[in-house]
Amino acid sequence: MAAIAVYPGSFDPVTNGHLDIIERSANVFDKVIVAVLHNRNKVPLFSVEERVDMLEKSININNVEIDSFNGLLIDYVRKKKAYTIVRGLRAVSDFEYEMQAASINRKLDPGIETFFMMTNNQYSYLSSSIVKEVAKYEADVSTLVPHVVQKALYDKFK
Ligand code: COD
Repeated sequence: MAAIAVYPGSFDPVTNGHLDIIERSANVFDKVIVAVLHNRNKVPLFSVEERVDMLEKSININNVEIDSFNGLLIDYVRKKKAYTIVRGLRAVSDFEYEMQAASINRKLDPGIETFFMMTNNQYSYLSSSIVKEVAKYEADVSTLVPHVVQKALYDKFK
C-alpha cells in the first residue's frame, strides 16, 4: 500500500521553509499532497486559487500534488486515503499549537498519525507573516520565497 501523506497549511504565501519540508517529505513518502485550507477566520492576503497557483509554479516533484480543502483536516485526509499528516516545527513556540492540533486530530481519528519534521536551520525564523511584513515595505525577499511569490507580493502591495 502506498504511503500517502498530507501536508496541510495556509501557505499565504508559500515560503522556502515550506518548500524545504515538501522536498524532504517527498523523499520519505510515496506521495505528498500539499493541501491549502480554503476557509479561515482571518482573511488571507492571497485567494486560495492564487496560493495553489504559486505552489504549482514553485514545485516540480513527481510525487507531490497540490490541492485545496474545506472543513476539517481529518475528513480531508480520510477522503484522500492518507494516514499521515506532515507538519513542520520551527521553534518551541510552534509546539503548543501543534501538540493541540495533533491531539485533537488523533481524538477524531486514531488511525491517522501526525509526523513532525524539524525545520532546516536556515529557515527556522521564516514564516509567511514575516515575509508579508517585510515585502510590504518593498524589502528584498528573494532569498525567502520563490521568484513567483516575490513578484506576487510586490504586485499585491503596489
Ligand atoms: N520551517 C519549517 N516548517 C515551517 C516553516 C519553516 N520555516 N514555516 C512554516 N512551516 C510549517 C508550519 O509549522 C506548519 O506545519 C506548515 O508549515 C504550514 O504552515 P502554515 O502557517 O502555512 O499553515 P497553518 O499552520 O496556518 O495551517 C493550519 C491548518 C490549515 C493545518 C489548520 O488550521 C487546519 O487543519 N484547519 C482545518 C480545520 C481543522 O481541521 N481544525 C482542527 C485541527 S487544528
